[in-house]
Amino acid sequence: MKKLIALSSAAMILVSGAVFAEEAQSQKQAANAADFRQALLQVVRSNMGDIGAMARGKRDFDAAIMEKNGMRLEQLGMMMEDYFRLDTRKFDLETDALDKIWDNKEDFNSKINDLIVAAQNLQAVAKSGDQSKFAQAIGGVGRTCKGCHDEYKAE
Ligand code: ASC
Repeated sequence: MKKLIALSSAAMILVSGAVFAEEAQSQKQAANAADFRQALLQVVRSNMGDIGAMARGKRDFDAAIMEKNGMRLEQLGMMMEDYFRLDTRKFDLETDALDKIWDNKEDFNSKINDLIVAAQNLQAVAKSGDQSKFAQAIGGVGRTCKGCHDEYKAE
């Protein structure tokens, strides 16, 4: 019985290892993955635009938009770990994603989690209606974008 447990846990470690370190198998698969990553991040960018303008005083605060975009950013954040799972380093791609994303997966994923938490906070602050906290809550999301870009995006 002990042997069986040892064997099955070894198999589980192997399986989870394969899930966490999945390497792209072809140029086409890698290029698709990069396209999908970029599409996801463009939708993130489109949801940052309006609320970023609010935080910079370029448009009036709108708590409903902050809450809606906060919800979207949370959901987009929850997709990121999957979208960056495939290791595409071996292939020549048009990408700003630095190789160290796949060397530092734990840190990369913790930065993704920072975005999710900041997006949840943005929704809570928007719901509270306390305008004195709006700019800071939006800025908190923006800092998670920058925090990850500084480390893992080219330029
Ligand atoms: C944006 C955007 C980013 C982040 C970053 C925050 O709106 O497109 O990449 O915010 O500029 O520092």
